[in-house]
This record gives sequence, C-alpha cells and structure tokens, in this order.
Amino acid sequence: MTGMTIREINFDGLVGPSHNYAGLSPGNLASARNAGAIAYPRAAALQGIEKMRTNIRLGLTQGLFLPQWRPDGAWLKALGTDVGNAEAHIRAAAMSASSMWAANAATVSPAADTADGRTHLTVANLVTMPHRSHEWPHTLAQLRLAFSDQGAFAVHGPVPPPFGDEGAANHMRLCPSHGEAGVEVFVYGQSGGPFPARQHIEASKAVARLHGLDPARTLFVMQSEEAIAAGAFHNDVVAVANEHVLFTHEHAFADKERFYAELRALLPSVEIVEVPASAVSLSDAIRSYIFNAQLVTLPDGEGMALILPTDAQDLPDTWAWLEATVAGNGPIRRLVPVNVRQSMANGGGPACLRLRVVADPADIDPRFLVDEGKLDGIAKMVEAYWPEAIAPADLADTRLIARIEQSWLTVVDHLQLSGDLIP
Ligand code: SUG
Repeated sequence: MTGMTIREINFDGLVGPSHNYAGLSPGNLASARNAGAIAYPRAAALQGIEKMRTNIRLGLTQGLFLPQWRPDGAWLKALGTDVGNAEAHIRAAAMSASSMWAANAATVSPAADTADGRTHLTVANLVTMPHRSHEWPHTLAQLRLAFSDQGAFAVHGPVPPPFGDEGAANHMRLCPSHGEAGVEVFVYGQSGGPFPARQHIEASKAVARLHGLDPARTLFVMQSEEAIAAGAFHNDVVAVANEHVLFTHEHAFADKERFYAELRALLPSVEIVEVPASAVSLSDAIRSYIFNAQLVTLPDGEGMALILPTDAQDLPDTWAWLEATVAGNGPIRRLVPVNVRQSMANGGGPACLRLRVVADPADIDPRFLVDEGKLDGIAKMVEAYWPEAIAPADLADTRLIARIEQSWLTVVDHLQLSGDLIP
C-alpha cells in the first residue's frame, strides 16, 4: 500500500422521501420536541445535498448511501401486520427515514489499525430503538456493495442482541494522519438517568475483536451519565475527533482524567480542545450541536475546519466562544456552518449525517461516490419526486406511500443500483 491515495471519505445518507417527525427517540431531545411537527422531505434532502457540496468544495472526497425502502414491509410482515393495519407507532417506525444518519450505519476501522491490513466495517444493530432496529439488513446490503473488494475491505454482520451497537456515533479514532495507525476509542454508556444508554460495552468489545484491533491501542471509555441525561444519546453530540485533535465537552466522559492520560500516553502529539461548562453548558452544547460537527483536515496544509450546523449561530454566547477559539492559535482554523435544519429537528447534525471511511477511493464501488455533477442529477430527482411535506397523520395515506415508493425506485434506478438493492 503506498498510502498516497488513502484518504478520509465522508459517506452521507441521502435523506429519504419518508422523512417525518414521529418522536420516536426517547433521550433525543429534538426528536421529542418536534414530535407531531410537519416535516419537509424535499427540503431536507436538498439541505443534505448542499452539505455534500460544501464538503466537495472544501476539497474532500464524498460518498453517498441511499435511503431505504419505506415502509419496511418485511419488518411489518414479521410483526404479523402491514402498513394499513399497523398501530400508529409501529407504522411510524416502519416509515422512518432514520437511515439518513449514516454515522449510525457502521463502525469503521481503517486498514492501518487492523491485524489483516484491511479496512473493517461492522454494521450497527441499533437494537435500542425499534424504528432503527430494522435498518441494518438494508445498510448491510449497501455496505457489501460499496465495499465489495475483499482485498481491501471486510464487512461484518451485526453484533447479536441484546448488546446495543450504534456504530461510528460512539467511536473515535485519533492518529497522526489518516493513513497511519491510530488509537481507536469506543465510547459506551452504562446509565443515562431517565434515558437509555444505547451503546453497550460488550458490543464495543465485540467490534474491536472482529476488526482485529491491537488491544494496546484500543480504549473503552464510559460516557458520563450526566451527558446522556442532558440529551447526549450518542457520544458524537458531545465530542468529535480528527487525526491528532479531540474536540470535546468537559462533561462528555465519566472519567476524563484517566481517558486523557491514556490518550496522551498512546499518542503524545494529541491536542485536546476541551470546552468548559462555564463557556458552553451541556444543555447549550446539545441545543447548538457544536460537537456534532465534521472536524476535517483541509487539503494543502490549511489546518482543520469544523463543519457545524447553522443552528449553532442561534446561541450567541456559544458562537462567540467558538469564534474566539478559532481566532486563537489552536488546530481548528475555520468554522463552516451548514443548514441541515430538517435533520437537526430530529437530533441529527452534520456529523450524524455522515460515515467516515479511510480508504483508497479506487477500491470503492463508484456508484457510491459523488461529485457535483452527480449531485445535480440526484437533486433533480429529489425535486421531482420527494414529497414536499409530511405530517404524522399522513403516514397511513396510500397515495403518499405510493409516492414514497416511486421516489425510491427512481433514485435507485438513476444510480444504477436497482438490480442490486431489492425493496
Ligand atoms: O437515533 N433520530 C436519530 C438521530 C441520530 C443522530 N445520529 C448521531 N448522533 N450520530 C436517533 O435518535 C428521530 C426519529 C423520529 O423521532 O422520528 C431519530 O431517529
């Protein structure tokens, strides 16, 4: 392996045509707050496409995952029902567009970290939330296509229940540069006060074993109960890492002193940018989603940029603190706000919408890679087919369902994947 072509690729989940606000995720404060609101799938998908364009214009390589077939008739059938007869909460779970949050698709260990020198991916079982528990078979089908080159990739099925696994949202990797061996950090929850802890330590340990990680360079770190109780249903809403930088809230972890010490011992060049609660409270961190950002290395030695939600600008004190930090001498040199408000209203920020894969793009099925021209074509499909608005009461409407199905068929056909992805 030359290392020359190894780079970080962001795979964004295209927002599906059934995007709606059903309040399905207890512990995700935005999802609860917006339960029952009218959703705008077309606008949501276009916002996601614009975010992908922002990444591309920064010089980053961009990938795409397709939405899933909704309603998930196979799942409803296994429950002994169908979309017409299901109870409302089951119907909503079968209709959810939650696979847009690609950070929950899988956990990824780049080739430089694994025993067999391949990039390993384990699809997340997402068992804690019913509406997310039936994503994995469809996600796995896409992963097996996109990363079918078995010389370069190993794709694993899900960790068995009851061990909850939420994928990359609870995983961080710190390294000198993307292509070099790193330290993989698995963040699990034990208790979240009133809310469920979604990532189980047994699932994290299983993924580390399946990926062939070096135990000496693998850390298992507990989320603070306080963070989960404040709405950090995934660790990636209170911390994000990129190469040698960890950007984190002071209260993200149960025992931060120990974690920081272990990290410094394994990666002496690590820079920990810690945001004190005195500057940004946990509650403001979750409202602003400043940590649910893509922390990316800009090409040509321009340092790192934080691609964060425009919602962060709605909290003037938090925004001012960030601007001051960027003006200082730290590793984060630029703030790039992106409008993903439709996703944000379900608790999904810029980081939730993408899965990072460090690999050589030449090893990936090109149907899952995008440039601006390809995004133009997808945006046209979205404009022509995606429903403009969906209220929760619409989910039983057979004409809406037919339209959602038509949207899916059209985009999957457009990307020449219809032979491979079966509803
Ligand atoms: O799992 N929201 C998602 C948001 C996932 C965010 N991902 C990361 N943090 N990486 C969730 O809670 C809401 C769906 C609804 O309520 O209709 C939802 O599933």
